[in-house]
Amino acid sequence: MGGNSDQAELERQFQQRIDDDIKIEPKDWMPDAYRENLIRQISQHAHSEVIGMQPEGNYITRAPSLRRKLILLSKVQDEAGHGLYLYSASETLGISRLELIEALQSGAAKYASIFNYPTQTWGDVGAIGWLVDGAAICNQVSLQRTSYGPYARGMIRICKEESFHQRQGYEIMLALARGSDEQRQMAQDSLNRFYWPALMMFGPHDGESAHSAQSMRWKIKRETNDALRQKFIDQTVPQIEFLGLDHPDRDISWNESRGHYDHGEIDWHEFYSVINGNGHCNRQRLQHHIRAHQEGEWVRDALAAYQEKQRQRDCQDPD
Ligand code: FAQ
Repeated sequence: MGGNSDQAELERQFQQRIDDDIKIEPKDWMPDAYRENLIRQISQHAHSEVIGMQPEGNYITRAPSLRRKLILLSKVQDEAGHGLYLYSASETLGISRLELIEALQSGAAKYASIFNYPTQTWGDVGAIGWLVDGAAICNQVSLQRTSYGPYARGMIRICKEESFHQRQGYEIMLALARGSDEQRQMAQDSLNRFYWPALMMFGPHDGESAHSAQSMRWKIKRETNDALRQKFIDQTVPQIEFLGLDHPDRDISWNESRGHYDHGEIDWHEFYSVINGNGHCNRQRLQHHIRAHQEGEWVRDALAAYQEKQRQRDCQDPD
């Protein structure tokens, strides 16, 4: 009985800290479900950043100029860095990197559905920077205020870098949209193919979202899936107009009384099919990750051996 009431009191105090907007730090007491939910979300976010290197990485050797190649290389490297911050944030919750990687490679953990779509043209690299990074920023700006300290601080840095990514993508689209007929067509085609999958990045509708209600109470999430998606839809309309391209959603229309754009419905069948492993590139993405991970084994072994040697030297050193 005493144990139960102690637990209830701890949970009450924990929720009070959340309600008072005091950050939760790694050594603070937290309910098991809060810890598990955070590990789930942060690690899936990390996996998305790392798997997300593959679609654009595919174009590093095919970038149309040295300048474009340098920018793309730097962007893809940034995504690797984001993955590392986020894996580190997950590890502060008591799970090892190895366990996280195993969950990704076995398919137990998800990563953002968008990265299972292929990059077919240079226009796709523009659309990914503009729309995919754009959607990621929309979400991540709100996560800068998430209740878990290491995640919130990681988000601040990540958002700065994602802003550069978004701009470089839009600039590619602008160059194509102002180019030849063929280039304009390439930009339109990329917009058409990436627009709807970008909307899917925000997850299922609020009523269908398994984790949202509890994550909002714990302030792990600060805005709901639908609210963030609407923000992204609203900001994208004038961007498409400025490019002079056609909007892929034929139902898009300004709703004066809502102060937002009304829009068409996402193909949810496609969304669930992709997150359940049946997208164009799901198998290829995981196989590539597994291969790269295996090829990197000697680097990890060498680092571990070096670390062990340093430890032994430190133990022997009388100072
Ligand atoms: N794809 O109950 P909810 C980026 C899953 S970073 C795959 O609503 P939650 C940077 C969800 O995990 C992009 N799975 O879940 C970049 C859950 O499955 P589970 C990643 C999805 O967590 C740019 C189930 O459906 N950003 O792109 C998706 O409350 C360019 C039920 O859903 C983040 O991860 C989806 N789209 O809300 C890199 C941001 N949507 O775990 C390279 C942080 C939902 O029960 C190049 N994460 N699911 O098996 C979040 O804000 C949230 O986790 C949501 C989902 C909003 C993604």
